[in-house]
Amino acid sequence: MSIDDELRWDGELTVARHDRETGTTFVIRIDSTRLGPASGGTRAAHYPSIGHALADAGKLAGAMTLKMAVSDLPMGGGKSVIALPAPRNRIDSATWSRILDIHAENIDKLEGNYWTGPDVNTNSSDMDQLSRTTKYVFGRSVDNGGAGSSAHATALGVFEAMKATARRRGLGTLDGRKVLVQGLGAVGGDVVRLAAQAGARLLVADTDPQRLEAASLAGHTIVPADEVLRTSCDLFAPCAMGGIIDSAAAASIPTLAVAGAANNILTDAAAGEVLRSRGVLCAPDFVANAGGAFHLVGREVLGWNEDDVVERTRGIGRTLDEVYSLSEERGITTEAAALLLARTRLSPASTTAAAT
Ligand code: NAD
Ligand code: PPY
Repeated sequence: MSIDDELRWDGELTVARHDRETGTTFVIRIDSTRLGPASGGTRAAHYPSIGHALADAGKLAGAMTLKMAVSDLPMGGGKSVIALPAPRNRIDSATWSRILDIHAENIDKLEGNYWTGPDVNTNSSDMDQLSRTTKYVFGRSVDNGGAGSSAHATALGVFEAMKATARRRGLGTLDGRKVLVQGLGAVGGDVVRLAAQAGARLLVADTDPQRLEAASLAGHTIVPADEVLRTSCDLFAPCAMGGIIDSAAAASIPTLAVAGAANNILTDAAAGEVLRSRGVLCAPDFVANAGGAFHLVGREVLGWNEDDVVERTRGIGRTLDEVYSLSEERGITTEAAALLLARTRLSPASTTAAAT
């Protein structure tokens, strides 16, 4: 993943900055402002190279464009990646604070063309700190006037996606079904709770022993993190990281359906084709995980209350039904069908696009 290759990208803008003192590289990528200012969270991680950070930011920004379009939200797609000099848990608080201040300066220079929010390794209190330097921030803590964490809304949307996907795959309700959740974090932990309430039998995996212990005490079955793709289940819910299903995994994963929170679950279109050929029904992630965007954009831009967010998030099941019908009619993957829906709204002829 060379920087040269990664800069050959079809999005609107790449912004990069390096801070020598902390050894951190900052990337902001704006994929599209066609429907409104670009928006998407800030991810902090230790990447093997700057090329990997650029690639991740570009793919995540593209997914945000599709998420906003398919969800009928008046925003474009963007994402920030903070390429840390070490894993997040090895960064001390003074260093982290400097990193956030520099990131906020970068966002502010974009003058509202990009709005950030929380993503992996950033939270509402980080958004509070960013907001001391720039106003282009969603998801500040509630005490600080923001909408707070989007994780509950994301989890509710994923749960709706799981139900719609199980139903369409001929599994009926989740009651008694074997559901494997990978990642018991802010979203996955809530997905487990909702699925358990619906009567599912939960298999769970995480790399964090404390999270596994809590899940075990709640009566769920623990699956070793490196056994996930070999564990038989009715529905697999990836709620940890993206890029989990490539063509090889798609050819062998012992499940009937996939619906989860992670962005970019499939490595490429070919993996979607393999799943389709095996009859594994896969909920496109940019449809399934849009609950967080409904929460952040709905509450902070559109003036929605909590009930509005819940109602729109529950609608994710209906959007997926539309996606699945289109996929059946056209004989295309569910990912391709969702792309068609999103691109209809993104096309220049669409009259629903916000004037920006
Ligand atoms: P989180 O950091 O709170 O949780 C992630 C969990 O995954 C952690 O418990 C971590 O230990 C675990 N994990 C990491 N690597 C793992 C592995 N190899 N195997 C098993 N478990 C592993 O993150 P989150 O906010 O719950 O988000 C989860 C996913 O959903 C992310 O990919 C994120 O981009 C996506 N997402 C989140 C939101 C949101 O509102 N938070 C919205 C849209 C998409
Ligand atoms: C995501 O949904 O993947 C995010 O990054 C969260 C988000 C959603 C909408 C605006 C900003 C951040």
